[in-house]
Amino acid sequence: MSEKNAIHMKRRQFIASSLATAGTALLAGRGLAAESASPQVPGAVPPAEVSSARFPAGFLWGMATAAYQVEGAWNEDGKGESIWDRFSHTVGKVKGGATGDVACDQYHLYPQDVAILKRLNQKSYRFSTSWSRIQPAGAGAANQKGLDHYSRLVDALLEAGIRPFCTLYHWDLPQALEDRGGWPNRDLASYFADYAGILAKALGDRITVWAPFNMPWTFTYLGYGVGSFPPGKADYNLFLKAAHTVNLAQGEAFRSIKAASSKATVGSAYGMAPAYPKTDSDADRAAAARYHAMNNVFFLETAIHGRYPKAFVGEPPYAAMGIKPGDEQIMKVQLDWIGFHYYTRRIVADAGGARPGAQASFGTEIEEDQSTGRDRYTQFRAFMPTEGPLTDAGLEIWPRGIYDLVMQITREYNRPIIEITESGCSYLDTPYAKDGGRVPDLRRTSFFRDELAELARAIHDGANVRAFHAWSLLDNFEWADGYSQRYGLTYVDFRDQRRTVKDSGLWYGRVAAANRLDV
Ligand code: IFM
Repeated sequence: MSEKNAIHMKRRQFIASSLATAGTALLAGRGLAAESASPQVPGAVPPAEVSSARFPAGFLWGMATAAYQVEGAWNEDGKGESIWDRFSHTVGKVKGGATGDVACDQYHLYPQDVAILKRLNQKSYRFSTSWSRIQPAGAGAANQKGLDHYSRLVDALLEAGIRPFCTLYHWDLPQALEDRGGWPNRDLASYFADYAGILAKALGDRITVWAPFNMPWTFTYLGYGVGSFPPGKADYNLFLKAAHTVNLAQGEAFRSIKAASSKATVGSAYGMAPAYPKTDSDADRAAAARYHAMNNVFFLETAIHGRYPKAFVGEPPYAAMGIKPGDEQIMKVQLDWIGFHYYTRRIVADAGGARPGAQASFGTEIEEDQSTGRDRYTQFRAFMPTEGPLTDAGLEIWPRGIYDLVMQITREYNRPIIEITESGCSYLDTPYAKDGGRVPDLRRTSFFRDELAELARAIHDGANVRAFHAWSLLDNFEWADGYSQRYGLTYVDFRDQRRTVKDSGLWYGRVAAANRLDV
């Protein structure tokens, strides 16, 4: 980094950190004075809160993965090509030219992975199924070999006393369906419902917990709105259409899962970040509410109430989204529980008051238009502050965020059953030969310890949280970042597929056994 860049970065961090402090206090309804008692590391949880944290008996400790990120076997046993196969096989799309062709080879090594889960006292494993393994071209007859693989995985989990939690779509659309227009094509809703029905019929005697989509805002926005994910399109109207099809698909899949399996419960796995207004102004508060509507509950409000939340300034672009009369009834379903992830927080400002050039892009927030912020419909600017420490992936650690988010969803949706479907951090620690080959990843343990203390506080304050899934069981293929980030509680040596449970994984295993954090 050049000196000029370093100074710029320092200034940016200082500004971000001042804003973040103000924003947190505002969302929490407290004055800034209350923040001054916070410990040395900004955002860190006081040790007394950690040691007194308790989780309810029967709390479901779990870990998560996704098909494309861990399975490998990209063209085995009749599997068709997915958009991530196509994307990663295209030069220049993924860091280091990495692909998920082999990944962690979980397709073959799943018994080892189930054994790790069991050894770490896990009670829930959230995995996803690959649509193109089940229907190679996204429609038509099921590929029995694909079904057999997941059937064996589910049996192994049940045998180990672990609840199988199945996500049906973690971003790997069959390429053949993308060739028919992808998610902006409304027909995908019924194709998806067929796929969901096939799986629920085949495995619904053993799987009781289903989430149709992982992070629907992320794959529709990054895939069709800005193009950093496959299929690499950058057209806001395509994003709007894709998002609406996914909302229809969620409703249709819900019904076909329920029709195929009487034991099924259906929820979600949304990506969420608590949104704190940049200032106390009405405009910034309204902008933070729009962020929440667009990024957090755009696919939840539709399920629960059959209508879109107020994400837009002015007239909502319903015509551009392709909404038809009667769609409300298709979207509306009574989710049995609400699942969402927490990684980091956002500070949000109204774009109207922004000075040109005042704000850069952070993470997934791509706001190129200086006059409207992210886009002309939502007109906000969202950024990730850097007051707390950053992970190796550059995400701010802010344990308090999970408390605020869980309490917000608890208030807004009448104390639903909540599952935390993902949370985690990337650190690049490796096995250390002088230490017997252990992976001493203290920063990850500290990340989970503080965040879980805040989650325990939310439960204590009335939230009905029944599960927490750490991302991830394994180091794996981190999408466009390839293998350059490591989120696993288990280290994977990608040269020989050797797995080594990291110190954080061993700690998490003790937490799961004890239901407390001071272990
Ligand atoms: O690896 C991803 C996962 O696929 C979705 N949630 C965030 C994780 C870390 O970036």
